[in-house]
Amino acid sequence: MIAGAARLPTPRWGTVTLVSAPSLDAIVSAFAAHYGEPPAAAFHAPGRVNLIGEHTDYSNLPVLPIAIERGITVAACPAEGALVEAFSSNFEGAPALACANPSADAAIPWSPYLAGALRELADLAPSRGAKLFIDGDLPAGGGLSSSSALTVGVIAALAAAWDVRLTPEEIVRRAVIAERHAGVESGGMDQEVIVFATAGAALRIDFDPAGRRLVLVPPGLAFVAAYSGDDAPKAGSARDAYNERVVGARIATAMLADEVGLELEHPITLRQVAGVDVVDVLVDGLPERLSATEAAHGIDLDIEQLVRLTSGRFDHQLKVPVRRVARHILREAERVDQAEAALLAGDLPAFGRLLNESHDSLRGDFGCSTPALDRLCAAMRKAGAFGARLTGAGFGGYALAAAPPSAIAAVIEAAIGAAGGPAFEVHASGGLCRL
Ligand code: NG1
Repeated sequence: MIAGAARLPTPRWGTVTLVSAPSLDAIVSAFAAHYGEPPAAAFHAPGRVNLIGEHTDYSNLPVLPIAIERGITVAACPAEGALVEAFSSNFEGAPALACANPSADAAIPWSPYLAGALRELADLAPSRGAKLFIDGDLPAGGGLSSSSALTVGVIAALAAAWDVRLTPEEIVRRAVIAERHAGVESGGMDQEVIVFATAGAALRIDFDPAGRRLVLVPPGLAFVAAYSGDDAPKAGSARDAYNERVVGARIATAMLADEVGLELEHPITLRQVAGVDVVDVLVDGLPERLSATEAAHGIDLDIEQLVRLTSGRFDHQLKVPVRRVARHILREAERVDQAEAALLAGDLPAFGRLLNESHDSLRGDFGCSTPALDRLCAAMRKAGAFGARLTGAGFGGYALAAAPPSAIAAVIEAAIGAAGGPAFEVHASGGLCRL
């Protein structure tokens, strides 16, 4: 973050924080001090906390996230030549990528997101140069969507600097693919809420058929985001564990469809079998783990359709979790409907119970919690939260607590006591905006 700049206030433990937009003056000064000219455009892309609907998006099943006041700001101006240079007050390194053939710099962990964004803009602005500055207050690597905020912000700022008109839907679509190039075969939740969120409301997102609706955060409900102390490295083990489960969900879909004689459409997603009669019973009959080769052999399906990942090859022989992954995803989708209904009815204890059930399912079935996340959630519940669960991909990172405003200070204190912090209140905030 820019030293001494009037920026988003850092939330203080145990207090309700009023939020403001990042200061454009501070961004412009930092940009001009580095490049000797002002930016042509600057965008603020928020982080997000997913309330419920975890690991459902890549199965085209619904999610219910909020955008938060913390985020990433990207400022850009066009440049002569075909090089895109970037520097950041948050992230180490200063990548310089050739626009025509952007390849990430292995020594700079955030450069794959820049490279992915450039690839997804190549058809609109081939061989253009640009200068970028990235600032923000969103913790990286923990399930608050820093990678998507960065990717969305870079795409929006570059398009504006190059005078390329992109609709918000186009920004989302290109940002999703850009991020898949960076390695994780993710769904579209993060990019969609980052672009379309509205202050004071959660965003219910459906993917098939596509739809969005606001769900107001009722009075008496406040949120805390708390770090577990375990990093969830998107470039390493967490990415592999995530992609294995994406393939596991596809294998489960193909086997269930085969069992009931349903013709599959592409891409293969659990959404296609979610409404099948007695699907719960059928899921319980699936194998615990299976490789794509074994599955494709058993049901006469093109193996490439099961394992094809934007980011590259997937080991066909690797046994991936199938039964429990499918069970979690299908039940989690039902919990999204129930949680939305609970919010509409103002039934906050019921909403909290659903968060707890979601966490139990992510731990027991999906297998993406950690002992530190479990301890953190237990501590926040004990301190008065309606409910608490890991948020985002898991395998480490952040947890969310939903609590009455009167319990927020105690929940934050308990979170810091259990995991060391940071822990801070977050508010349902607005989406991508031009500064
Ligand atoms: P994180 O890693 O928390 O930003 C990831 C995916 C989402 C979704 C969640 C799990 C990316 C960019 N995002 O979020 O699409 O699948 O995990 O619900 O990988």
